[in-house]
Amino acid sequence: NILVTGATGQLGSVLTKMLQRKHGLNNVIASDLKKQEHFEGLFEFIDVTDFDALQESVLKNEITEIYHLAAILSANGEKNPLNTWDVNMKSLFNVLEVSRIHGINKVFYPSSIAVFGDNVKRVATPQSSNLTPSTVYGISKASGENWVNYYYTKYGLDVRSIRYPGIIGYQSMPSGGTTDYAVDIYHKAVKQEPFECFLEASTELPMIFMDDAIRATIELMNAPSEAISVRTSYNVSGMSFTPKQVFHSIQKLYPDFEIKYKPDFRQDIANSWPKSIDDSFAKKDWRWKPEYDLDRMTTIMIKKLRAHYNAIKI
Ligand code: VAH
Repeated sequence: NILVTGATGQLGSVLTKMLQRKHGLNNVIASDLKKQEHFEGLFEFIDVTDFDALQESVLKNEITEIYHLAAILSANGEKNPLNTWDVNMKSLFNVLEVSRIHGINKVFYPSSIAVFGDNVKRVATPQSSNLTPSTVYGISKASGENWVNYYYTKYGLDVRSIRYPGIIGYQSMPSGGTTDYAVDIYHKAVKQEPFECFLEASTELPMIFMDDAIRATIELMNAPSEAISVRTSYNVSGMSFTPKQVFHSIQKLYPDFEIKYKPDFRQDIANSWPKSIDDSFAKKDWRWKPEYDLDRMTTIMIKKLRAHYNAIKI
């Protein structure tokens, strides 16, 4: 059976549904600190920083694969740095130790473009750039990448990882990230409200459509182990764009849509991140290829969010 931690998060909630479709409702255990209303399937309240609680659930549910999505993200993480480190690292150590002790077949660990600092090539940032992250979240992910590589090398634990760019989807809301503006902008457009952007118009960041992010995760987890040449974390990218570019992409469908730029503390975080990512290792090792560009994503986001808000209106 499969365990998903952080299953109510932006990525975790969509990944859980995909895993349920693939493996069956009764073979996937969703877990988090709180439960989504109207959640369909098996759910358990697990604080992943509690080793015994995690171990008990893994044994009781005969878990063979773990997707460890629970973490505090970049923006929220800056509000209480040492707590962010504690939560992100303790939960990872528990997942790695429980997996090692109980012979879990495969573990997925999400990393992020937040592991890069502003001292690397920021256009087509290479897989093997040095990592000097500017946020505690990024520090915890860079350290986590080395830990998962250690557990693979020392214990043979099959842990796999992707450095996600900003993820944009219609199915869920992000929480506490620096790329969250790129989801919120679509909601404001469909609700015909003006949008206030917390990043400057020209802030280019690597992004990926949710459906591509989910497919990348599954393709990596399904790849034969011998194909995996990166046991820290793979660079993966879908596209790159600025707030101005996504605004113009939306304006094609909403000519009256308005935007205001009011950068806040998240601008400094974004300024330390890559503008675009070189994901040639993922392409080479497990044939990664994105399917969505900005305009195609915009068309789907608008269509799906219109249906969502119309449903609510009725
Ligand atoms: C964040 N959405 O903003 C996450 C992600 C690359 C961004 O790590 O923190």
